[in-house]
Amino acid sequence: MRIDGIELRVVSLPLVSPFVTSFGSQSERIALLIRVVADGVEGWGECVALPEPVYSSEYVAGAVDVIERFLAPALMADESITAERVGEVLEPFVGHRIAKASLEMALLDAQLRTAHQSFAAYLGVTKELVPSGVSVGIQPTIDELVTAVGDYLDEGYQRIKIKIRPGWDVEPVRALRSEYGAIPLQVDANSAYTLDDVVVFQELDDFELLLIEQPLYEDDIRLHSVLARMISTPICLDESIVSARAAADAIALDAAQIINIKPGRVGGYLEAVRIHDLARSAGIPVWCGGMLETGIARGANAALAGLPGFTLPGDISASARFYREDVTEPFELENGCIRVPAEAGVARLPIPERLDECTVSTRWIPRVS
Ligand code: NPG
Repeated sequence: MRIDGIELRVVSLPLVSPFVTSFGSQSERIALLIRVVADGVEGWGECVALPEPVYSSEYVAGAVDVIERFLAPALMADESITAERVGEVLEPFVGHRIAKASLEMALLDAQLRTAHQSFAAYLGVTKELVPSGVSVGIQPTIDELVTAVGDYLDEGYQRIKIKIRPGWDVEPVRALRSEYGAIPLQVDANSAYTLDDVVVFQELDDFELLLIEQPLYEDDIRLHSVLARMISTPICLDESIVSARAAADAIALDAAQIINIKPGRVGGYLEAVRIHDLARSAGIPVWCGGMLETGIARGANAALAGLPGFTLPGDISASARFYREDVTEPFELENGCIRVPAEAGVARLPIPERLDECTVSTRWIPRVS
């Protein structure tokens, strides 16, 4: 395809309630949306970077800058770029995987729209529904957590994940087990602990959690393998798995018994598929993580989660879990599941008026020659 231009649009969507994690509190989702025009066809992508570099080193303004200065010009210089070659063309630029992923998504969207093919069909996914889990932020009190989880269970969510941090770990889990019994439950530390906290994880072993997600530093696969030998609950890596190479290392070192695949974090849906494939051949279960995606990328995650190695419910909840009003038609829960989109393309298209309402800034990067 020949790219005519790329629009970068920053939007701001208020969250239904603040989302508190070990790395901060968010009350709105500031997101970067990509609209690529290639061979006269529009394709949409979503950049899942946060406004601040608190989850990963990438952040919204940094993504805008690197796309404008380096990534967009490199893609535009290639007159026959395809989504499948985005990774290779952008390889000379180190890192910036979240920014690269958003461009790959937008090009793949344009490509599949041209081919009238759904993302599920492109992936070979035939499942129509995927099970939906919900991620519950740190609450002001344990009572509020118990109530919030009860509401999500009533809505039909098939698995509960709670955010933990030092001081908010064993007691919240104990309260949920005592109130709701053997529900599918897991915890996410977002790297908030060190190996000195091993006793916390040993205490958590009593509660039959599905997994403990990313207890230690992002760049310490080795210490996760040490921790894995000291506890019985499976360790799931998220932040540490930045590529298929990192996944292969984590598996080889027995640092991850389960992997959370986030397409944005690993550089795109195509790398996500590669991680799925290698994890599956190693017998490591995977699930699809979430980064508070708008409706533009939410359905694409559902399609990805239809691949056979995704054997645990993902963080693919209904749009209403986070947004009163999304930029697209919302995704809804159907018996605890999210429907895999059947329409052509990767993205669900934004509603133009809604998009205008929540736009903070736009920038058009034209083709120069
Ligand atoms: O359902 O989209 C969702 C959110 C799931 O907890 C969730 N995501 O650390 O996994 C995480 C966390 C996150 C959200 C990370 C936003 C980074 C950005």
